Amino acid sequence: MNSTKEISTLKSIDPYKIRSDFPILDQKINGHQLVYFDNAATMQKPNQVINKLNQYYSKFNANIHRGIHTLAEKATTAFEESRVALKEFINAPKVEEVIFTRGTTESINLVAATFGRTNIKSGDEVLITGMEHHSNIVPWQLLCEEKQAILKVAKITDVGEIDMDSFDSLLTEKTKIVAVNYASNTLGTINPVKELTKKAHDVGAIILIDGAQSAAHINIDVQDLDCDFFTISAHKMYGPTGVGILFGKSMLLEAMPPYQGGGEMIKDVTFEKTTYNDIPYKFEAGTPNIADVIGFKTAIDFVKNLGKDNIAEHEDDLLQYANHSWSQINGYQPIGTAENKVSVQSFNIEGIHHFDLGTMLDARGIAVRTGHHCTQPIMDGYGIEGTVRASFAVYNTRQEIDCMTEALERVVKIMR
Ligand code: C6P
Repeated sequence: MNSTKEISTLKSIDPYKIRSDFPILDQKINGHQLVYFDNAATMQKPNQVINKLNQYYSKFNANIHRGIHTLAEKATTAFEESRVALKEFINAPKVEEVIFTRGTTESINLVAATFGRTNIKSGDEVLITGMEHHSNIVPWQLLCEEKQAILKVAKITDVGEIDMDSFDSLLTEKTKIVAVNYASNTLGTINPVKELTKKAHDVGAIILIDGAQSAAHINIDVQDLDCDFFTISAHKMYGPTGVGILFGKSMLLEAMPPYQGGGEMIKDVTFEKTTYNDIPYKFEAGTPNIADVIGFKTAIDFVKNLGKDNIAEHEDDLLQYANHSWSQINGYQPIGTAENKVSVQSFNIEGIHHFDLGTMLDARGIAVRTGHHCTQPIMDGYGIEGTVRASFAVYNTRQEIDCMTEALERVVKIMR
C-alpha cells in the first residue's frame, strides 16, 4: 500500500480510529487479518452496543410494562427511550407509530397479514419491483394467493435501476399496495422512493418502503417521504440481531387488526370477547426482545454521532476506490452500476464460479457474500446464478480493498 492510499483524504471519518470500537475486527481468519466486507448481510457491533447488552443483563434485566418494581421500571424506561430514539431517527410524527418487530422480514409480513388481508380483495393489484429481496416478494405472493389478487413486477434496467416506464405502466387504479426497497441489497441502487410514493398516492395506493439497506447510510425522513410504512433491521446498522421496526401512519395502524394475539396487545380479555390495546402495543404481543431493543438505541446513537453524511462520504469513497481497483482485473464484471448507490458491489469474474471466488477470498481472511443474496429474480434477470458481493461499512479502509484486489488477482492467476 502506498502512502497516498494510507492517508485518507477524508477528514470526517477515521476508520482506523473507529475500528478500535469493534473488537471482532481485531482477529486473524485462516492466518490472515480479517477483512469484513459482508456488511449488507449484517454489520459488526461496536463495544458501545455490546456493553449496553451486558449492562442490561447484568444490572436491570426485567420484563417491561408489567411490574412496578424498580428493575421493571428501569427496563421499561430504557425500552421506551429506544422507541423515542427511533421516532427521531426516522422523523416519525408520533412515537406510537414505531412498532418493534424482529426486523424487516417480520415488519413486511405484519403489513401483508393485517393491512393486506383487510384491504385487498380479488382482482386488486400489488406492485413491487424486479429488485426486491425475497422478504419483499414472498409475503405479497402469499397475500395475493389468498385473496386472488395480482402481483405486478416493475422491470429493472441493465444498470440496475427501476424502469420507470414499466413502473408507470403497471401502476393503475387497481393497485392497492406498492412495496419497494429504498436501497437494493444486491445492486446497491438507491431508489427514488419519494417520487414513487407520490405516484402511488396519486392512484390511491399505499406504499411500504423496505428500508433494510438504507438505515445505516441514508438520512431517513418518513414525513418528507410521506410513505405509509417503513421498515428497518437493527443488525444492518451496527445494532443487535432479531430486532427492528415497522413505522406506520397512525391512521392506518389504528384501523388494522392485530398481527398476533397474546399478552400486552390486549385491553380486556374475557372468553366472550377481547378488546385490543392502543398502538403500538396492539402489534407487540408477548415479551419483546427487550435487551436488543435497548441495544438498538445505542446503535442509533453510534450512527448519529458519526453522522450519516460523513458515513456516506466515506463509504462512497470506498465504493469508487474498489470499482476502480477491480476494474483492472481481467474479466471483472460488475453487476449493479447505477448512478446513485449505497456501498454495495456485486460482481463476477469471467470463467470463475462465485463460490470458488468466495472460498478463496475466505482463505485469505476476506469475508464476502456469494450466491443470489435472497434476490433470485435479479439473478434470473441477468441470466446468472449468483455473484460475489462486497459491502462496506464505516470501519472499512482502502487498505482492506487493496488486500482484496491482491487476493482477486492471485485467484485469477491460479484459475486461468
Ligand atoms: N438482506 C443480505 O445479505 P432481515 O433478515 O429481516 O433483517 O432483512 C431482510 C431484508 C429485507 N430487505 C432487504 C433489502 C435486505 O437486504 C434484507 C436482508 C441480507 O442482503 C440478508 S439476506
